[in-house]
Amino acid sequence: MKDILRIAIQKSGRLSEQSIKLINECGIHFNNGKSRLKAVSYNFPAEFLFLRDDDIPGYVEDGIADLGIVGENEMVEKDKDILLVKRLGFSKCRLSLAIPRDKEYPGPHYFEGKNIATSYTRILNQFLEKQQLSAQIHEISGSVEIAPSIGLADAVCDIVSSGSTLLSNGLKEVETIFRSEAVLIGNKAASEQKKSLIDQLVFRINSVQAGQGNKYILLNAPEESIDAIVDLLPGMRSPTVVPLATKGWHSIHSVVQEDQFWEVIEKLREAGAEGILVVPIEKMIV
Ligand code: PRT
Ligand code: ZN
Repeated sequence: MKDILRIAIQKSGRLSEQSIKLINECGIHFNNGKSRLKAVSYNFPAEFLFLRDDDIPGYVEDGIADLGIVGENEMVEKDKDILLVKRLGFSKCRLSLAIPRDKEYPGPHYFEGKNIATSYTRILNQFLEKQQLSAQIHEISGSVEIAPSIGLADAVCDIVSSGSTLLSNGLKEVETIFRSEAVLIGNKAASEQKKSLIDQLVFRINSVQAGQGNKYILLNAPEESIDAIVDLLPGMRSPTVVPLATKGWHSIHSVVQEDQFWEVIEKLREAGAEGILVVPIEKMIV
């Protein structure tokens, strides 16, 4: 019988939409009714399990799922015997310590002897140990940010993204103890056949990510500017240079990295480029 990959993704929450989007961008499609717990892809040997994110590391360790997508915070906190297959770059956030806004913060020793509310006891403990601090950890599973205002704790250790939840609860972020993004995790004992399917999936994810990190650029340039422009645009191998119908002019095509984009554009204009077009790349095979 042919193996099929079982991939666990969050049923509903902050990771769900982007996890499904990434799978779809990899050309893997399935029909997902809102209330379903399982879906089978019709164009890739994979089945999807929709679960709470807290349960995903355990299911992957047990081999109920071969792969799973979770926040790195959840992966580290659950501390299961699994593989980190690939960082996925979305759902970036941080785990931070926060204290009431009106308190002075002199440094980590502030937390000595304090009572800290969190859902991330393991990661917090690691931080406290490293800082050689002893504090009481009060484990709560939700609405951590209200703990100080109801007298349950002196401080909180919680996930922060924009910071507005802390702000609206009269708290200020004073230490970032962990940075997180979505990760693809895997079972350690996958069969050879499943490993080969995982490789195929990772290859597709790499292509999607490379495409998203780059732009395709087209521009026109006079003959005398070509060398300077080619130097600015390394491309995948080297830029394409094709003559335009107007004599002495060429069109140059290349790929630029998203994070170098504005800097390169400025230099291209200075070097004589005109009519610059920038288009997204759907996939890039590197
Ligand atoms: O129901 P289930 O158990 O599956 O979901 P959940 O409620 O446990 O998790 P969910 O959907 O809230 O988050 C899933 C993952 O998204 C987390 O494990 C993180 O890796 C990641 N993530 C990214 C976040 C946030 N951003 C985030 N902002 N997880 C939680 N938050 C919460 C945070 O707890 C706090 O209450 O949002 C609030 C802070 O947000 P800001 O923008 O106000 O700072
Ligand atoms: Zn959860």
